[in-house]
Amino acid sequence: MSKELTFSIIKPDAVAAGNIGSILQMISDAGLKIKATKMIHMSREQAEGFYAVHKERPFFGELVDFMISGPVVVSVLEGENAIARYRELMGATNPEQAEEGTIRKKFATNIQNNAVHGSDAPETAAVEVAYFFSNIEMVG
Ligand code: IDP
Repeated sequence: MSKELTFSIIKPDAVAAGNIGSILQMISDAGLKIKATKMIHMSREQAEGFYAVHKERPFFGELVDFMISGPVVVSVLEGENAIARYRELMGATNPEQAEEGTIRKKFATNIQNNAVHGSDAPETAAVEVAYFFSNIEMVG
């Protein structure tokens, strides 16, 4: 039984709507441990680098504009099977398809302004954690 790390962002829509506390509570209630967390306001360069895999997608420019429209809360979560468990808690990308009880069902506005990000695989989780956190910040 090995622990896994995943990377989470509470996106600008959810921060602006005052949902940081509720989302962190849902994460905690789901049994995922918060190893590190901080509020940041991403620069355009940071957001473009973070979403580089999507740079050919038609929504890339708008996605970057959205992600730098206000502060976000970035976190490192730990638990067994944390990547899949957090994706399940987040719900589908499009909130219209998200299941009851998921973060996106509760707090997302639309397919872009969808409250949270979570890593989709161990390789991306490692890159995303290192993109925003140094080892010294992983205190939990
Ligand atoms: P995910 O966040 O559920 O993993 P991805 O397909 O990796 O979904 O897309 C990354 C982010 O890009 C989404 O969370 C959402 O904010 C945005 N996005 C995805 N698809 C669309 C779209 O069709 N229109 C606008 N924004 C989109």
